[in-house]
Amino acid sequence: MRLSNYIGGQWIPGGGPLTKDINPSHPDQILAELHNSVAADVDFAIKTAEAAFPNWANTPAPARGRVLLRLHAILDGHRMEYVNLMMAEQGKTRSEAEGEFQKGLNLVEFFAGEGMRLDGQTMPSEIARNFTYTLREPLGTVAIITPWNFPFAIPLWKMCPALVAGNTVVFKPASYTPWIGVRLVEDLVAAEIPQGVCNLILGAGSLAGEALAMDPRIRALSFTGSNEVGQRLAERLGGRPIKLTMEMGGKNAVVVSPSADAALAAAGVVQGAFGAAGQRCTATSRVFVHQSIFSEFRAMCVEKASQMVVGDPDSPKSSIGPLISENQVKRSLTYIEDAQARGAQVVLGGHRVGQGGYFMAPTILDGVTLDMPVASEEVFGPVLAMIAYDSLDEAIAWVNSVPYGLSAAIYTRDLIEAQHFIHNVAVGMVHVNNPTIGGEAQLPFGGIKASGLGPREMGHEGTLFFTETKTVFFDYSGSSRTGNVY
Ligand code: UN1
Repeated sequence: MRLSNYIGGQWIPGGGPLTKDINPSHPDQILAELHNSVAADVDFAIKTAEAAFPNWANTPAPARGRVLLRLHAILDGHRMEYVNLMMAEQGKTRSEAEGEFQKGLNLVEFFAGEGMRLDGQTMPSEIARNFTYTLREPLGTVAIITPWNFPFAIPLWKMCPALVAGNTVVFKPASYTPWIGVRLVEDLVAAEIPQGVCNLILGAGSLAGEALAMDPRIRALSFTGSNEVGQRLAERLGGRPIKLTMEMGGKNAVVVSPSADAALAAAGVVQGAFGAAGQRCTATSRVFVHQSIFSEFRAMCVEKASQMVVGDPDSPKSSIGPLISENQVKRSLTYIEDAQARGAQVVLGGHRVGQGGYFMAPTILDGVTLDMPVASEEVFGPVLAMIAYDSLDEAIAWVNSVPYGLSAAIYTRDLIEAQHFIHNVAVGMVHVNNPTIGGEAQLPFGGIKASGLGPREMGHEGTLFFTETKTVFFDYSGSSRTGNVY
């Protein structure tokens, strides 16, 4: 199987070298090969998307939404295929792949309806017989660059609002998960998306991704990926007339108060830290536990996490699949070794599992201090740092002490404590008695500080990002009076 670009209604191989799409559970198993794209492929995709823009922009928004309704039905019919592909290409366990699939479907459902909700506003004018209102208009051709950790849901949560708002798209999925990207575009074609409206380019971020993001014809860039890449793109785009929404990771913390239901908290911490093998921007990587319950809570987490089975997603017993690459395994191991050298202790895991696949044991570190890199930098692996706190304000200060601000959670049964936490944590998403992970199609998703740039994704805000507001001043007095002097 050779995976190609899709441009203007045709599957066309990119002009760059072939690279392998492998199964991270069995790196010697090659699932497919992909033709990398070069600058000329990106140029052709953007030209094609620009040419398709006027017709798509002039298609009534409810009709654009109906393409997504058809996509919803088609995807639903391919549920098992996508779940299996996510297990093979990304390494998700079956239940994680099913979860991501459902989340993707919910996103399509929500954004299909946005075709009927592309609302402007009417407001009274200062001037008699002057009708003042706003319209929502599409931007033009937009770039969608997505990561490998949610290869199904993230492309949908970016492409669906872009398309329903009337933009044409050039989509570059992560080079680790190109096949799911290809399948999504095939299904959009089956849903009768007009030719040229959604174009796919495959290849490395450093070449195809950068060429796409930096092209001056691109009106908006929606990017999810590492802070390093996102910051670099944002800097290089600085001053350009382009809209940006960038989701760039997190260093999310859970606070466990003495009033918490400890079993619930331990389950939430373990799920947040080790689900998806910790490869989530919303993963729990720090837990601050009140010193009065620290050792008891640590033992509960260790016990719960030690029951998790690391292994091939094909096995129904597995609850943690592989990391995406050898580099990601090395990255986690480096953070663990560094923390140990600085005085932390591994109380669970700390090593890779098996040979060949990119498997890591769930790892819990005790004796971590805030100045350690493992406590402030994004690891993106199954590594959890535990720290004891004395006062809630101290714990909140620690939650806020990192450059990131994506998600935070508190486990408590004290309403006042919960409200104090919600009010004082510097993050885009707060959870009470819930893990730090997850989001819902209809609710804004995103973070502050180094976690994000630009408006929120998902929900109505996610759609509005892909529009421009046009303010209309419509005088119907029929008189020759002089107009607005304000
Ligand atoms: C989730 O927590 O279920 O890249 C969603 C990520 C996020 C998505 C997380 N954009 O991990």
